Amino acid sequence: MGVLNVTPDSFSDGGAYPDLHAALDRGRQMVEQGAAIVDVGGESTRPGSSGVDAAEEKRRVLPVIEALAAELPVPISIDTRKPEVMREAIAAGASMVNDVGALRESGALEAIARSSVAVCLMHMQGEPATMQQQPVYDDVVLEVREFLEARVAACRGLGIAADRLVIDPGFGFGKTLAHNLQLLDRLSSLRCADLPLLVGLSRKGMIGTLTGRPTSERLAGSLALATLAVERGASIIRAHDVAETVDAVRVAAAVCGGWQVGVTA
Ligand code: 9MG
Repeated sequence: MGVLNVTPDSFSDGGAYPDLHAALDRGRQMVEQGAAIVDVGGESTRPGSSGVDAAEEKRRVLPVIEALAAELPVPISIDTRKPEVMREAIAAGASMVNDVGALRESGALEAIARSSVAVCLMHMQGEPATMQQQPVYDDVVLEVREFLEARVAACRGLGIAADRLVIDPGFGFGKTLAHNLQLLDRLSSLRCADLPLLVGLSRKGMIGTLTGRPTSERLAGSLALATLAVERGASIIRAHDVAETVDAVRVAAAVCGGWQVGVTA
C-alpha cells in the first residue's frame, strides 16, 4: 500500500504533493513501482496533529481519488475517519476505506455497511493530538487484539462480510517504543478470524528513536521492520518508499511462503 498524503502537514511527506498533477504523477509512479493499493489521505494523523474539517479534507482528496480511480489498475483507498468523507470518496471511486479510528465515529459503520468497499480497522489509543503523551496498557498485545476483535464483531453485526475486513495494530498510535516492539514481535498472535493484517511502520518515530535518524533517513529501518512484519504474517505493508519496500517484501515473502505476494519462480 503506497502512501499518498495530500496534506500540508503530514509527518514525513507533508506538502510534497501540493497540486493535483503532482499527486497523480506520484500515484502513477507508485503503481509502476509495484504498489497494489494507493492510500490517499487529506488529514494528518501524526502525533500532535489537530484535524481538518470535512470540507477541507474533501477538497484535498476527492479530485485525486476521482482521477486515480479512473486511471490506475489498482484499488484506491481513502485514509479518513469521517463518514461524510468516506461516502463521497467511495462515490468518487475509492474501493477501500483506511480508518485509523476503526469506524468509531458516529455513522462510520453504517457508511461502510451501505457500501461494498473493503475497510481497514486500525487500533489507536486516544486521539492524534495527545495520543503519545502517556500511552498506558496492562498488556498491549491482548488489549489491541481484544479491540480489533470487538471492531470486527461490530462490522459483522451490521452485515459487513469478513472478506471486506483488514485489521491493523496501529504502530505509533498511542504506543510507546516498548509497546510497538512488543506488538511487532508478537504480531502473529494478533491475527483474528484469518483476516489480512496491515501494518504501517514506514519512517515512523520508533525508527527515529532506535537509530537517531530524521524521517528522510529512515529507509533502512523501515525495510527492516517491513521484513519482520512479513515474517510474522503481515499481508499488506503501508509504505512511503514503494520500490524499495516491494523488493524487501518480495524477498521476505519468498522465504516465508511465496503465496503471500504471488511470487513466482
Ligand atoms: C494513515 N496511517 C498512518 N499510519 C498508519 C498505519 O500504521 N496504519 C494505517 N492503516 N493507516 C495509517
